[in-house]
Amino acid sequence: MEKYEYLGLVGEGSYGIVIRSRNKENGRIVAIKKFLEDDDDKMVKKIAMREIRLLKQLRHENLVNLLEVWNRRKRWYLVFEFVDHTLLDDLEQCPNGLEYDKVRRYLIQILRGIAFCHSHNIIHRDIKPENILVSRSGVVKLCDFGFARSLTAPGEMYTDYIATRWYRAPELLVGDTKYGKPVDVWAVGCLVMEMLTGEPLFPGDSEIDQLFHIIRCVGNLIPRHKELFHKNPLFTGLQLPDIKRIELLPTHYPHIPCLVFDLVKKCLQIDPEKRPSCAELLQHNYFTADGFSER
Ligand code: 38R
Repeated sequence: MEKYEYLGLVGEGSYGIVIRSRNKENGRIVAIKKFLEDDDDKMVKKIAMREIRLLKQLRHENLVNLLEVWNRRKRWYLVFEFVDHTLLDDLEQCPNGLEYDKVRRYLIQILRGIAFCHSHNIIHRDIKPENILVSRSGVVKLCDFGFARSLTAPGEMYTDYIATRWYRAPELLVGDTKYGKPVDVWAVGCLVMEMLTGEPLFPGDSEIDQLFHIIRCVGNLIPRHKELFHKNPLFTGLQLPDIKRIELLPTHYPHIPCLVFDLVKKCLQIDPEKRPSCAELLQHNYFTADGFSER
C-alpha cells in the first residue's frame, strides 16, 4: 500500500472509490479500487475471493487487467492497470454522437470482450459507458465484469440492484430470475444507439418508465414477461401499454446506416431467446462486409 502514491480520485460509486496512483517502485500508473468496509460478513469475503480468482483468470486484451489485491482493515483493495478514459468521457465530449468509424472500432472490441466472458459463463449485467475504458491508442477494455453483482448480492434484494437502469433488459426489469447472457446483448444495443446519437436510447426515470420506453420503442413484452410483470409487487396497480406500432424505425434515424441499424435491432429483440450471441454479432455484415474485422 505504501508503495503507491496518490494521484487523484477518478470515480466514486456504491462500491467505494477509484483512485489513480503511481507505483513508486516502477513508476507504473494504476487505478486502485477501494471497496467500502465489509462488516465482518463472511459471505462477502467468500464471494469477493471467488470473484477475484475469477478476474485473475479472465485475461483478455479487451478486459481491464487486475494486477494485485489486498485486504486491510476489513477493506478490499483491487489494483488495476490504468486506462486513459471511459466511453462516458467520450460521449460527454461528443454530444451529437461519435464518428461512425469510431463506433465500429469500439463496438467490435466491446463484443470481443463480452464474448470472451460469455465463453467462460460470466455475465456482466452492467454494461454502460462508465464501465467501458478506452486507451489513448483506442484499445477498449471492459471493467467491473460480473463483480459488482456478486459482491453486493448477499443480503441485498434483487430488486434494489443498483446498476444503471437505462441499459437493463426487459427480463431484468420484470424480475425474471432466469436471465442470462442476452442481458448483455440488450445493453450493447442500447449502447450502440447512444454512441451513434449521443443520447441514451431509453432514459427511464423509474423502473416502470424504463419499461414504457422499451415497449413504446420495440413492442409488447412476451407473455412470460407480462405474467411476471403482473405478479411483481413493484408494479401493483400499474398497467402496461398495448403497442400496435413499434417506433424503432430507420425513418426516425435517417442518418444511421442500415447495416448498424440492423445489428441494433437484433440486439434489442424483446424476447431474449431471439437475441444473437456476441459471437454471432461479431459475424454480422457490419463487421465483415468490407473486411473490417480482419484489419
Ligand atoms: C479511468 C479513467 C477515467 N475515469 N476510470 C477499472 C479500473 C480502471 C479505471 N482502470 N483504468 C481506469 N481509468 C476499477 C475512470 N473512471 C471509472 C471507471 C470505472 C470509475 C469507475 C469505474 C467502475 C475498474 C468501476 C478501476 N469499478
